[in-house]
Amino acid sequence: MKTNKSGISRVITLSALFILGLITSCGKSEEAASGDPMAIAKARGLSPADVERAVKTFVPPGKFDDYVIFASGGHSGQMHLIGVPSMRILKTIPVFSNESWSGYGYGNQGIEEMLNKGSEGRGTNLRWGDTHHPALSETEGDYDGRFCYINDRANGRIGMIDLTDFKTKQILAIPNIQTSHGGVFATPNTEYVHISAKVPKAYAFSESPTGLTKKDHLEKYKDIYRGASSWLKIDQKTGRFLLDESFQIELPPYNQDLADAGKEVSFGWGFINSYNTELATGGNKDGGTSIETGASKNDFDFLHIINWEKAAQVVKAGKAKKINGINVISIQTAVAEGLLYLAPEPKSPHGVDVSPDGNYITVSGKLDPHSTIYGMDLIKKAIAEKNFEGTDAYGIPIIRYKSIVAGQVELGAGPLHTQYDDKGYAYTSLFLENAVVKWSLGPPYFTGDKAWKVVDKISTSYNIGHLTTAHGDTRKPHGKYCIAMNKWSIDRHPKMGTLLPQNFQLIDLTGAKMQILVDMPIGIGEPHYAQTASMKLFEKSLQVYPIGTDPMTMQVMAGSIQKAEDTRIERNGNTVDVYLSVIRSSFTPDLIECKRGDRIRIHVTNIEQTPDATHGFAIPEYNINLSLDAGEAALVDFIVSKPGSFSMYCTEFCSALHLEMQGWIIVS
Ligand code: K7E
Ligand code: CUA
Repeated sequence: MKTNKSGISRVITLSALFILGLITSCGKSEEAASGDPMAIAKARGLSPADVERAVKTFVPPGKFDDYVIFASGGHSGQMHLIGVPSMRILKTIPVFSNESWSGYGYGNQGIEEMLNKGSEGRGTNLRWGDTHHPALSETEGDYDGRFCYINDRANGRIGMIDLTDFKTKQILAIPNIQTSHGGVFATPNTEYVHISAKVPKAYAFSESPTGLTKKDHLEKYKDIYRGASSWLKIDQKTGRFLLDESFQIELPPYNQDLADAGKEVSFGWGFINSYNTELATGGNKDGGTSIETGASKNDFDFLHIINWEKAAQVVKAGKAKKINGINVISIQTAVAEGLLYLAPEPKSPHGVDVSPDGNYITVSGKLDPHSTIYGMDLIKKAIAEKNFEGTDAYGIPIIRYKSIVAGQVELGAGPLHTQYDDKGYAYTSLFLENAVVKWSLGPPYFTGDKAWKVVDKISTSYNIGHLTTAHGDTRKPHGKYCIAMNKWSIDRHPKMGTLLPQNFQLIDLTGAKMQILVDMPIGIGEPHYAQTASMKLFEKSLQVYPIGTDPMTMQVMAGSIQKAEDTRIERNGNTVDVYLSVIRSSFTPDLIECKRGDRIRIHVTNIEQTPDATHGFAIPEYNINLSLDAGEAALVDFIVSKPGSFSMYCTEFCSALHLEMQGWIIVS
């Protein structure tokens, strides 16, 4: 779509044409209707509103979408890219889980090493994750199209996707946490990427005695469990995490929930929600309280307010302690240095989302129909005046609630997450009510009785969780579209067995009333959150690697093929090195001979320089399956444990002679 105006006038014209079509096509046969859009619409039973929806979302063959959604894939461990407004899936990017289409986790040494390194301290080599909250890198508070980060909620990890080639390049198993939820967000210039623990961890920062008993868990929970807020320093060139320059802040054993970064007036600050400040431990049969009831007892939980700029200085001044490879600021130090505060927030909050101007911090909780909006100006003032209502059990000052609330809006049942547009409106998902509610922010956006008002509400399908608007959590939101990410899709899509897809709904924000344009079944994971970015950011995305490139380093790989003479087989004792080229439509060499027990290292290079000329490299029975894009090099390294002949082949249907693209590994 070009501009809204021409789009709308087109729709009006089309609707008029539709009605005209209804009149003129009366009595015509169906064959005669072909070619006449209005008659086709009528024959398909489409209403004028449907035609409007179709026109607003149709992207003609060969034309591109305006936006791309970076959606987490939940426990599929992946990330999905979806075009807007067409709602077509563009690509799946594996992060934590093996994925065979892109040859991820099946013998490509570079990928194996990254996945193994990303399991450090986790007891086993993890091959799955629960992708939750993606964060695009930012410059001056807006998406810059360089990198994308996403956390593994299950295992307390975070992955980095390089948006040069849209591939995962690093997985960091974050020390001292076991699970993660708060974040991922990037600070306004991607100085840091933040993630906090979800469930507190026993002995997170100290040596754990062996044999933690049920009794310990129930009785000493307050003392031995801890949460953490992790600020991971980013290498601006490569996007990678620099653990040495990163730091963590020790937090009480509340369940830290969602988090967001400050910007503009709140630049340098971060905000993390929490629930279960009651410290319910579970164990309802052992004298404890079930977490379900225990965690909703209090009327208030705590918003953690953290000054990361100050924290970085505290680390620099040597006041942090390295624990398991990361600098840790203790609660005591954080309090003494004035970088950690709490603010009461009504009943079991969930989402926290900072407005485009950075002043409003919107907190919403499942059990309170209101959103509470804190003002950063008020928070700064309260801190300066030490306007506290005491401390929590860990000595952290609690800012006086009344002094920092800028507004409170009754939104409906179960408000969760909030996104923003370019006109001063906020959009909040209502989990229990199954709706998106649009409301106005306070000054400078709206003043007097125009401020803090619900202006529109639209029903979504069952149980909306997150929602995403275009650039909706940046300094410069675009408005235009909102995508509701609904958990259930019963009755929305054809019956296809017991495991149902989730349901995304594209909502048009350009009119006076919100309008649902498309339902999109998403049957490839349980997506949680997404960020929607302009497609323009990715126009220069890499199409072909220089020959021999290792995507992990973006350097030419040692042992890659540069010219035909490089292809060869070398034996050194029990090690066989094969330098193999891949090009339409052959492997060279295509016959590899070795002995049972040999270690075989195949240095594979796709020597194509044509975009889209991807080849596969699969070896049956050995669980080996690589995918090599044009120019890409990779290493396969394994022991041939089984005698026989194994027909390696290319998995991509790459040319007329694709089927001929095969060879043999003969193991004597
Ligand atoms: Cu609300 Cu884990 Cu982001 Cu899901 S969280 S909805
Ligand atoms: Cu290369 Cu098929």
